Amino acid sequence: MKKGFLWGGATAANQVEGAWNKDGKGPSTADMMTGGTHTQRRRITPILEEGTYYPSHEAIDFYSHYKKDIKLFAEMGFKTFRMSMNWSRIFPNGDDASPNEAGLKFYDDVFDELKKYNIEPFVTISHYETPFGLTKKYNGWVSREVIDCYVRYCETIFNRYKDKVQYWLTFNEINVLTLPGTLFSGAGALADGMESIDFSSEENDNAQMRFQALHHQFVASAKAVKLGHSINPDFKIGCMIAYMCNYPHTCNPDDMLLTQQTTQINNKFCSDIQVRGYYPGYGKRYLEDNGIEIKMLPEDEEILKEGTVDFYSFSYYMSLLVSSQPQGDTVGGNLMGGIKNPYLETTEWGWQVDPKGLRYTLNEVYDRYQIPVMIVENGLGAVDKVEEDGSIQDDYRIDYLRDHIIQMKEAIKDGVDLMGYTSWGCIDLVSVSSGEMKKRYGFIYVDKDNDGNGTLERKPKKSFNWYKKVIETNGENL
Ligand code: BGP
Repeated sequence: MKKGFLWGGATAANQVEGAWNKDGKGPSTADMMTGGTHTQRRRITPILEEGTYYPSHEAIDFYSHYKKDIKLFAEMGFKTFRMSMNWSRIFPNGDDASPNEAGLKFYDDVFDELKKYNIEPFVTISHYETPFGLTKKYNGWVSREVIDCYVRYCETIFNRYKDKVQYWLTFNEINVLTLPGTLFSGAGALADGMESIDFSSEENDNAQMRFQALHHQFVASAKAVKLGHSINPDFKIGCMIAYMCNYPHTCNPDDMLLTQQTTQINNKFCSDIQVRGYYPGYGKRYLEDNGIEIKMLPEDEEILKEGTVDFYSFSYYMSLLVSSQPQGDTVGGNLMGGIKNPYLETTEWGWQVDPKGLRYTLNEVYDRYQIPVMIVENGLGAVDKVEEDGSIQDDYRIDYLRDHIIQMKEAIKDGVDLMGYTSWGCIDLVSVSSGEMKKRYGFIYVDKDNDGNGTLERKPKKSFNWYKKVIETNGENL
């Protein structure tokens, strides 16, 4: 591993902070969901129903535990900590006349604390938490007005933290909007406007709206990149893609072709635009074939060209099979489901574990773009058991991470320019897809269950010391 490799861990504000309505923070889309954000059990409500506990509202209360948590990250030797900022902590409604000082101050404190231990903050500007005010006023990213709100938010935080933060990601997993059912979590939009306050993800879908919202996010991202560089030329600003590694189910040319097309739209469409600065031909054809017409302004082309990113980052959890034929044997899964690959094991949540797919993905991405790459999410969601002696023996997590890091090292030998690796959910947090606490990723256990019981006490798991060694030896001792 090269010197200065960014080892660390990753979180998102809405999954760790809690304090969802404290110190002037406004509600965000994430706060309005009572179940998982993507697929399941969703009903938008800001009010706690009697007897119901919404894990995301309190999360692990990073808001008041951040000093303790950062100390533990430092103990593991983190070089970087990927975190996100809650937009509605800074602009409670998304478009307020002035920012909320208490919100800005909170992130100042977090960055200062990280600095104390020489941990580099790696900041996601928007991680599935559009201010709900923008949903109410504009129906979220479907409206072009939200671009300016986002750029103002960026301007505020870029200026405020220009000497504290160097690495930025404009949108978390921007490409989820190419998938059905993501309109609210990805774009803060409702297919039927505010009428559909009760909805399931299937009902709340409209491809036209999803791709229009996505276009607005491309423009917003490009404007943010340009603006960021003008505020501090040393800023490194990246895109972030949920990479779903696709294999053809058989060698049938139809499977090959469909795999390529699926990969183009789901994985490459967004980064092609964010890295290269223009809509790719296959993307235009896809939109046309699906009757999707994007409203663009004449200046958008230039904006996209001028705002290309400095590096490429992605999350990696699993691989999928693509078939042109109808299939019966499916696995569960976050957004995708799909056909079962007989060569791979699955997690308790049905995600197909495929470390070699990570090497394949890293090569795919670097071959295409030839810019630095960063793995900003990877990890195993599992139910952990606290033993009688209080220890947590998460050998399964160590195995998962070790296998992925081995393949990551292979990819570096293949020539990939890799900046770093931040494993997902370095401290237990609320799951995005299920909205639960019991799906844990952390090196650090947090005493909290799905119903809100627990002391919030933090406890290093077995994997804590293992990861510490990995970082200490720069990936040699796995
Ligand atoms: C990614 C998100 C994260 C995260 C992770 C694990 O899609 O960027 O926010 O939570 O997936 O997913 P889950 O929480 O559903 O296990």
